Amino acid sequence: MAVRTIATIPFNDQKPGTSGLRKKVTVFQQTHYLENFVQSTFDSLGDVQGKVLVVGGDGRFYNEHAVQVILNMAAANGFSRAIVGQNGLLSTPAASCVIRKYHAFGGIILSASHNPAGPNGDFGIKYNISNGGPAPEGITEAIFANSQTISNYKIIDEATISLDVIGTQSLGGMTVDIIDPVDDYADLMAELFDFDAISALLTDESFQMRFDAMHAITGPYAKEILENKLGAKAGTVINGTPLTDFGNGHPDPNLTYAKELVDEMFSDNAPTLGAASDGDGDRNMILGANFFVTPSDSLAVMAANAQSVPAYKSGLTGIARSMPTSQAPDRVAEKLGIESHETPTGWKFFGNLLDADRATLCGEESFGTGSNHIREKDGLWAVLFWLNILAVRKQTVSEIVGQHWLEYGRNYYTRHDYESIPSDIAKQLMVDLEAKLPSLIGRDLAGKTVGYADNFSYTDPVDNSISSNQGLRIGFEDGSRIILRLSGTGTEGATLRVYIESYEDDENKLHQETQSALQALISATDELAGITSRTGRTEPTVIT
Ligand code: G16
Repeated sequence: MAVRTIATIPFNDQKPGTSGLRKKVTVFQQTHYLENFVQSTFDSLGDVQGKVLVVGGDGRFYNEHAVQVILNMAAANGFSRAIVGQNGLLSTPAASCVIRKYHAFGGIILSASHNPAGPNGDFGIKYNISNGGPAPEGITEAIFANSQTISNYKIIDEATISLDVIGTQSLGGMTVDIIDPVDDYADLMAELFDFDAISALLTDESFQMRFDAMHAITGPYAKEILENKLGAKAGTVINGTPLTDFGNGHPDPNLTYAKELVDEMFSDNAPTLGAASDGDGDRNMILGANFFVTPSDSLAVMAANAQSVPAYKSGLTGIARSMPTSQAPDRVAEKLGIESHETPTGWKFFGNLLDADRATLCGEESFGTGSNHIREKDGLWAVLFWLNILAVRKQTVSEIVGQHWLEYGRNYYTRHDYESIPSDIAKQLMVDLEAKLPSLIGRDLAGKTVGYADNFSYTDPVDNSISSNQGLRIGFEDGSRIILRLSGTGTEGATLRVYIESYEDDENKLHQETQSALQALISATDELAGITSRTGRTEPTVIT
């Protein structure tokens, strides 16, 4: 099959964000748009002759078309083998697992995560390196630089792979292996967790669980692992059939968008455990009956109970969290006498720490938790981790978290998102607030004294690379924090994220309502940054 070289011109908007390139489907449908980005990616990788590439995505609209284009380009660029999930499907954690297991050179994952899908929704693409993790900034910057000078791309004469047929096919000299998207991942989960104990819990009459796959990629994974392998009651997994438009939903597992699950978990007769995952399966939300576990607390509780889980029984080397994540996990690390790390937002920043064995568990406030088993956050893994803890401790979710707070104190925490605000207003708000930061140090705000105020910059302790401008932080002497940053994953205008945290260790004050407990800091933030006055928004789009 002939390799064709197609002339093209650059698009100026192909800069990867927090997690790859995310745009409206209609943007990706522009002639040459996808091809330009894929060629720019391949060109940033050096010699790919004879290398193995993993390809798969979350099944959203445009997924299959993109898989076919990528395969035709991979063949033209000299990859010798592609490993592809059946029907072009691979959850993000499964893709990471497959890259590692088959020692692939890297992988292309097609997803816009939790963003809505369909012809008018979002699409996304990102490259993961051989450790299974998102490409570090050095590569994403090279991809963008290539995209700004690209003049042609390589593709073989149009050929179509039968994505639904498991087995080996050939494409212009490249071998294409279509694999079951669930098998390798399910095998890995069985190695990590005590499946016998979890199965005993799930089949116990008194235990009820609900897992909301939100019509996205985790449906087949959850059905296979929870219902088929572990014996959870039929109906445990809801919205379990992946749809190309995610059923017109917003598969973001949080209190706003996972409404069906949240309503059930906060009803009379709520199940014992509720969980949800997102579009591409890397996020998770954990709920007990009438109880929400913040992602930051979830990481802290998992770390404190890691000895319950076979894979982590021998101990953790460290815990890493993104900067806006609450400091609750740090307290566990301190008690365990292990390292704790604070990284910028973005899973790619955990890769070096995991590879160097300086962190075993990682987590982010944005409903992401993971470990050294792969190099992506992993939604279903987190749910299995909680199931394993519940099976060992034989307590409810709220009892476990309540005891955790008694032992470590509670980091009250909330995130307020203001979505789709005009970019110029959002940027100016950040510029003006940053200018004010030096004058805040030593001042009183909301009855607390500001200890530091800066724009977070991270020096990677493994390779010493520096990442600046990672969010504005106002830290108080009592450990409270206010953080503001602009999302790097939205596709419409700007999303302003405000993160607020305060610490409480008075055992009589551990069970307050979160927004009330943080009200003084919330009001002070609005006043300081002028959120309402500048955006006209009187309340956030999403509160978690
Ligand atoms: C991605 C990244 C995460 C990050 C999240 C939110 O998650 O992998 O590390 O925390 O975006 O980023 P932002 O606050 O910039 O929108 P996902 O699940 O969208 O791939």
